[in-house]
Amino acid sequence: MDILSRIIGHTTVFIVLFLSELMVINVGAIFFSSLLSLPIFPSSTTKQKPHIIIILADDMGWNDVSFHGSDQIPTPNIDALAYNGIILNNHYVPALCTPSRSSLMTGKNPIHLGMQHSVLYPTEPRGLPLSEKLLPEYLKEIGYRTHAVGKWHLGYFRKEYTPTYRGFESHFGYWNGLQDYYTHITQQLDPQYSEYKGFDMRRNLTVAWDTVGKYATDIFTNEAVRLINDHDTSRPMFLYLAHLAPHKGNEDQLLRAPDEEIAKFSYILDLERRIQAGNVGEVIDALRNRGMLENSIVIFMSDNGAPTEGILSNQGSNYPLRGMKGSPWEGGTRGVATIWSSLIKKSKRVSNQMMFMTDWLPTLLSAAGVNRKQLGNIDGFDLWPVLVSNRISPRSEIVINIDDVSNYAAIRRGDFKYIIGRTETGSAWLGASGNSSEGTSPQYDPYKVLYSKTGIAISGIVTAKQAMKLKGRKTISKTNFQERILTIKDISEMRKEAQIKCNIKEKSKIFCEPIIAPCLFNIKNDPCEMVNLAEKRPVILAMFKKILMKHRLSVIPPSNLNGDPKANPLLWNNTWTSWDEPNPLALTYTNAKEFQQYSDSATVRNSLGSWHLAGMYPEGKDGIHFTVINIPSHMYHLWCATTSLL
Ligand SMILES: [Ca+2]
Repeated sequence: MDILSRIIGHTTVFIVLFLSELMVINVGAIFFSSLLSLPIFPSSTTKQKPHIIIILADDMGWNDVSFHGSDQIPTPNIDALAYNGIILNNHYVPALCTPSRSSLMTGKNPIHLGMQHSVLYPTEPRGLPLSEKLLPEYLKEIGYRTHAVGKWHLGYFRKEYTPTYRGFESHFGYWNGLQDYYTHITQQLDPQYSEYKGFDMRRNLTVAWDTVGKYATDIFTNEAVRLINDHDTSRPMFLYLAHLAPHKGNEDQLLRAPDEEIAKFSYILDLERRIQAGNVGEVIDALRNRGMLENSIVIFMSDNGAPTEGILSNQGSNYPLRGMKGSPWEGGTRGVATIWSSLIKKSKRVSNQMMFMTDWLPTLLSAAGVNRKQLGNIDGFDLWPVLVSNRISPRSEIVINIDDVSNYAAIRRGDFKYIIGRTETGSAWLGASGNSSEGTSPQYDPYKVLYSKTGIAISGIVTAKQAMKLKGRKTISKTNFQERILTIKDISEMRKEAQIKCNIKEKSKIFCEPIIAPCLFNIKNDPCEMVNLAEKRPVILAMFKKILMKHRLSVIPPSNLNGDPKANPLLWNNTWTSWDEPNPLALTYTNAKEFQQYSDSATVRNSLGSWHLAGMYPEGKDGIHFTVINIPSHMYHLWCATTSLL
């Protein structure tokens, strides 16, 4: 396909696909009538809707999974998922936590939500607009049980913004963007409020003091496994597992991981890089044990690229891509992603089908039987049929961002990418390559992938399917199965194919300074953004200027607000809470029964009445702090005085 037709976009791609299919099928009338009249997916009555599991890593870089070629941090369970499924190597994400999660939950580009600039700070009285319908709300409507575990980062200043008011039946995790892995204390990053510190871990609305001292990755994994084990398997399940790892903790602390995890990476010279993502294997194993994996869609991805430098650096690496978290360069926005499902017919492949975070909502709903047309005015494409059968992606353009506060914009269309504005922070090539100069890594061991919990569970499913086929048709050759078990050869080939190489000679590099003039790259030939084609390709450059102008018309101004001092955790029993509620502390009293499972409780009686006290906060200044359950709002001011008497 020539360059112009790539640029013209998806209309052309669709026509080409359409014609070629007509020629192949050669039964135009049947094709037309089937296209118009038949549902694409089997109706919900004939087959149970698939379980959907999204495992989201936080700030994991391109080179922080070993399936992209680095030996430095082996990720055998994630790799097993990737090699058995599809490695999504052209998967774009907004470059920061809040915008990325906003688009995942709504199917909309953050520029259409006012969420395109920066992240949500703990003291900001805003959140993902309540006018938006979120993925779990759609899924709940069609019969799914919906659970969120881990990070939220989409607002909590009023309780209506928190996960259990937005379609999730349950949430165990934290509302802010980061925290300490053990104390679960979140420190405000905004310099104006940098002294604000508070505890941030909840079961639904209830403060989960019992988690103090427990490692975040472990408690989230345990919760995911518990939810799977308790699930009524006659219902479809949506599990959103948003890990803290490998995001950095608070500014004043190093990354923290259990000693046994750190010891595994003793060969990495950079001590802050000795970390590991959440435990994917435990979750897959639990799904297999409950008989749910056979009918599951499992996605593992990062919300944005790694922050290799700066105050929130986790020493993650986007090598060999340019730039990092928060920037429109590939290192910030081309995200690690893989999908596995036994429903995918063409699996065990590396995909270059273009995809954006917004596409997951319509894609997953499509897998659950909801037509894209029912979803209204969203930006996402339904890529489910495209992924299942390895067809050409209808997506040919991604507005990576238009951020007029930071003053930059970036768009990918076809093979080309256009960047304009202020991007100097993190515009260099950063991050560990995994080469021996950074410490000697053990050689990649594909057997560790095959024998990982994930590898074993998926092999079990494939083998069971093959056995069923043999049983049904005695004449079938024992080696001629449509689906086959993963081999060492598959691993080696896919790993090689998934690796990005820059392939640009020093003399071919063309400098680019997007704050002075827009830059243009051919991402297919130059994924490392080293050759600025702005001067060589004036027609394409002009076209991008027009495309940007067109998209500017639909941008909603960023919703960022100044911090509110009333958010200060000191006012709220050292917790980050929904401070804009009429009685913020009452939030933690709403579910007394659940809370008492985890905490010692007591009943207090005095002249004003009686109420329950529960929950012990071991780090309180005065020794012990209690959380009060069922306190009438007019008694709230007496709360501190009363508890200090106990
Ligand atoms: Ca992130």
